[in-house]
Amino acid sequence: MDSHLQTNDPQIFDLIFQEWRRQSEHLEMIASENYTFESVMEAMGSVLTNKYAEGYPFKRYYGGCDVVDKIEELAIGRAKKLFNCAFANVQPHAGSQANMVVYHALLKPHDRILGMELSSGGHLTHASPVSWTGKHFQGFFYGVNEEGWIDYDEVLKIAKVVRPKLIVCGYSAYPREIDFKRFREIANEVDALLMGDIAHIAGLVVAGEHPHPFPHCHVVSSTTHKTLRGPRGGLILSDDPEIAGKIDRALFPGLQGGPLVHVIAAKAVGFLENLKPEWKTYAIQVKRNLQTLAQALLGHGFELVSGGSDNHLLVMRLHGYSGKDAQIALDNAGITTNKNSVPGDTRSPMFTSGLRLGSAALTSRGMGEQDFVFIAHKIAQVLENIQDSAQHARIKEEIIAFSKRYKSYESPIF
Ligand code: DSN
Repeated sequence: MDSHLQTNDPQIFDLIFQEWRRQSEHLEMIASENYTFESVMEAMGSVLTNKYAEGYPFKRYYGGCDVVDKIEELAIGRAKKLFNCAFANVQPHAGSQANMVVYHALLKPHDRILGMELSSGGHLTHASPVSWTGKHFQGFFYGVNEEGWIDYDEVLKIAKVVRPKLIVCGYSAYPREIDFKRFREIANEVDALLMGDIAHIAGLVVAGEHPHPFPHCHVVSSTTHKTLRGPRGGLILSDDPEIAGKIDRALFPGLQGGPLVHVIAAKAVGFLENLKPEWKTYAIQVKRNLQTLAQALLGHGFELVSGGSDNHLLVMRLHGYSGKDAQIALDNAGITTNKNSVPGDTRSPMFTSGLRLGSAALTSRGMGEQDFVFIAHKIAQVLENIQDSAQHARIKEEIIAFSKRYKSYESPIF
């Protein structure tokens, strides 16, 4: 029997069907993407989308919130257990909103934020001039050294000159571990607050496969859909009751209106998965797969920023063609990636000299180290023949046949 969607809006159904097929046939290597659990999508597609619930559990503006109170309580409780901290706000609609809430809670307009520059792996919401955060606050930046690693002494030097109110650590394209303890020492020396943006690495952190931001960070922001593999959304954590109160008030009534209760339920479902013992096995495999990919790409003669990776992502520094050209060629071969700036990049962010690859999504589909050796070989074939579109089309057939051997969703809608 056709679904309601298929009957009522065949155009949108057909497009969702096409995207489902793309996700099943192509190799998803964008480091911030993942395949969430079917149970998470069922919660997201539920009747909860109908409910208004401004406020927090047992302190709502609207009536009829008894059930959604229990749902949000569960999500909060599971988040606190997962991250071993005293406070969680599960309402941010996304990672960017989570960061805005933190700034709104802890800073005044024009206060100074010290974060990582974009080309070294930082994020727009870390006070980049093109982001609202850089217009409302004063952004100052640290980068990486010539080898592509954070130089903590250099960060301290910059912090002493800038005297920021808030230091941000945690990145979108930094392939190495973050020394949160060292960052806290730097923050203490200049009397700044420390925010860890663990949007990318959260899934590794909760598995003990990356150092933990607590007790070092005053506040932690995250997304729930990257390595955590939950629904698309944001999260804010802290161990400090005073900061916690400020965060809650900054989110509502400060910045957001009605929470997405269906997504909050889905976050709870995702956290339950993250709390299972199997989660550690997954996180270990994500890192192993990435290590294998990195070694294989180095073996093919490619250059990697920082020479490799400690986490779920790597950044290739390309020579002779742009990140945009590489992304398009790989897309044509059925391998989905994203162009990425590299430290010292001379190309604009619309072209870039780098390419970012991640292993989380393909690990969710059940791929292992041997698969990543094969994938590295295919990436090399494409990039070494970047002008040869006929070859890219042939590789795409191979990629589709390979991809179909692995787990994918049985249905485009849930
Ligand atoms: N868009 C995310 C990423 O790709 O890393 C960050 O917001």
